[in-house]
Amino acid sequence: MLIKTNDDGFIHPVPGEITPRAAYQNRRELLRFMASGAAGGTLAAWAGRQALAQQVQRPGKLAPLPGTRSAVAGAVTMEKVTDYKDAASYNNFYEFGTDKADPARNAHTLKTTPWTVEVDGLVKKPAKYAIEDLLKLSAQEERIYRLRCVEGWSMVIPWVGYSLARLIEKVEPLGNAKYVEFITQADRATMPGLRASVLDWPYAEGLRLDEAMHPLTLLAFGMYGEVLPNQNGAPVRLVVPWKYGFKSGKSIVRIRFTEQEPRTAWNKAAANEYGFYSNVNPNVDHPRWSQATERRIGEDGLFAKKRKTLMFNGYEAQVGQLYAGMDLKKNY
Ligand SMILES: Nc1nc2c(c(=O)[nH]1)N[C@H]1C(S)=C(S)[C@@H](COP(=O)(O)O)O[C@H]1N2
Ligand SMILES: [Mo]
Repeated sequence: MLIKTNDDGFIHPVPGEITPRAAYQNRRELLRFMASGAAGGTLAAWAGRQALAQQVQRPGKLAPLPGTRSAVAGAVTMEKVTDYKDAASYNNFYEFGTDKADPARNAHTLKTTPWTVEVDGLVKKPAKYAIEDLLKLSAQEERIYRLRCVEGWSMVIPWVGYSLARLIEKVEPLGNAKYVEFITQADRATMPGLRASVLDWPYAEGLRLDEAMHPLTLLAFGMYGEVLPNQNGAPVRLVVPWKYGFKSGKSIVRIRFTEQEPRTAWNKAAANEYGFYSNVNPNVDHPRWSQATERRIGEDGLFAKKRKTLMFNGYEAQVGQLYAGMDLKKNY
């Protein structure tokens, strides 16, 4: 990951990371890149990442967490599922470092027991849930979602969890609750990435209440039939499949209901690049790159073709009506 120092003196990561697997569609571009001299380090990093992928535990090593096939509309894509080793070794989890390989290397220090999730703010029944109780709140379903990162890569992952709506119904939001804020773990003792002021910790995200209530919004405890590996956000994370990956907060410790739109970590870091909505939108470019295409991790050889990115990441039939009448260029 490239880090640049902005005028404000803070370091902001540059999400358009340059890697051979992500950036070079054709031989000519690659040759130009090689000639630039940057290739050595990047190719070495890439090779290191490939080696790491081989070491990552395969399903069968973590505690099993099966889910029944979800009946929620749109919850199961028939596309080829990404290999576990890729899904568990190519991650964004800045609390453990900004390189894609860092979380798989470093997240073993994350302490996931005991773990509680506090649900508070504008609700009739605020509560602190031990992770064991949160797990049992509703039946576990398996959902196969596309996850599209703003950086241009995507994966297809079989998650295990249940609709966040089940939890929201339990705590009974008050009439003035309009948003939900997700606050994630920020522990300096176990998360080496917190030493860098890349983001304003803790990593926080937010949804409008109707987005949070949408049946596709998943509170996930597992993937590939097992509990989540630490690097993917153990023991509990959000997965919002029609939004860019950064909206899916990992290792959540608090869920707060608010009247005002909550500030979010990436919006604070670069408001002109990361809006509150962050719906996957091929028609609205990121200020520094197009959002029209993507590369699927695992099928992206050095010269593989890009895929067309779909509106709302392919979930338009299910979620399009949430944004009826909104200017999606303004509300990016
Ligand atoms: N707490 C926390 N959650 C996070 C992030 C992070 O850095 N910290 N990165 C986000 C981004 S940018 C993406 S693309 C997804 C990646 O999830 P994955 O590693 O399971 O693919 O997690 C999101 N959730
Ligand atoms: Mo991302």
